Amino acid sequence: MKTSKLKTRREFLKITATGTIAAGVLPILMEAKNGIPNSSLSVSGPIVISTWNHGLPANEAAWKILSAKGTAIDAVEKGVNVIESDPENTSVGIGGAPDRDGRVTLDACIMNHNGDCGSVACLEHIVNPVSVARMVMEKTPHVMIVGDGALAFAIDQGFKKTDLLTPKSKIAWKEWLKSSQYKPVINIENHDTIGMLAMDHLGNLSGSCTTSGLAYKMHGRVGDSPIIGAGLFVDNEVGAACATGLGETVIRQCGSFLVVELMRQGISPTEACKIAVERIIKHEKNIKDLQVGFLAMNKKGETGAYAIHSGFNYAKYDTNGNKLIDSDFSDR
Ligand code: SD4
Repeated sequence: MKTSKLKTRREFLKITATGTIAAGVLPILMEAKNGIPNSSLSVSGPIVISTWNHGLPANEAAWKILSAKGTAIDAVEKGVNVIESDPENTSVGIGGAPDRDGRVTLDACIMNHNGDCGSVACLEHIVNPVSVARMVMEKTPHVMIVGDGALAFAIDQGFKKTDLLTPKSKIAWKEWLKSSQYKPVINIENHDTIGMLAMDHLGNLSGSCTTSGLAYKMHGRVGDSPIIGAGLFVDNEVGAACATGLGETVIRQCGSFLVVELMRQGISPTEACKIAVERIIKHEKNIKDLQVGFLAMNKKGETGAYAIHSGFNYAKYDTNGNKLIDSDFSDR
């Protein structure tokens, strides 16, 4: 299995090196509809992409691993760990906004090139839920562990119990309590769930997704981010996709799975993300205040994104460096 994949990759590089594209030298930028370079074909080996501005520092950590010939699975774990561990980030890991009861409950998942996956949901007191998800994948016969069970498992694996409610997010929550109005506003602050997709030097794909979910959600609410097929999906023969935005709408369409299945039919990453977004638009009644964005990478290293509204962006790190790219959007 591994040999044939390596052979395919070598053949691919050989073709591109002797064809019009020199491997490792010339990425082709394709102009998106709105004039923003959104999708690119890179034939230069490792690539990592991740959602929102915080994708830039996350990619830096992932790239250190990828450029040293490390694995995609290590890259996507260590990359998003940086954001989980940042107390200033109010949508992921420590410092994440709490639920309406003041409890910070985290969702995360991870998936490798073999199709193995692990997930935790409604996990409290652990700074790096994606690393617990990886332990679920590697050390248990299960895919998903939630709530107290996930916390007990994490502690058993040596994770430290930490208070995740920072003074800053406590003040914001107390302020919210004055009106207790539940109005999810996604995308406005431009930092949200982080989803990361990576291809390593062997051409293997992996992905991760981690979030504190919707601010002031009902206690126990779980979004799309820890659900394999919704917030993240990886098929090493085809590509990988992840989602950000209002999770309920993504779950209803099996969003990331849908994007990967569309790419399986030969549809480009951007177009696949667009079709998935249109499925959501068609189904949801009120899309004015609702944002969803998908991010995808195919097996050729082509990447793309699409969102309902403007404002979604992602960071891409390849041999050309680490850049923020604005997603295409529908804005209907
Ligand atoms: C959720 N999808 O819990 C997450 C939130 C998010 O960008 O992605 N925000 O529904």
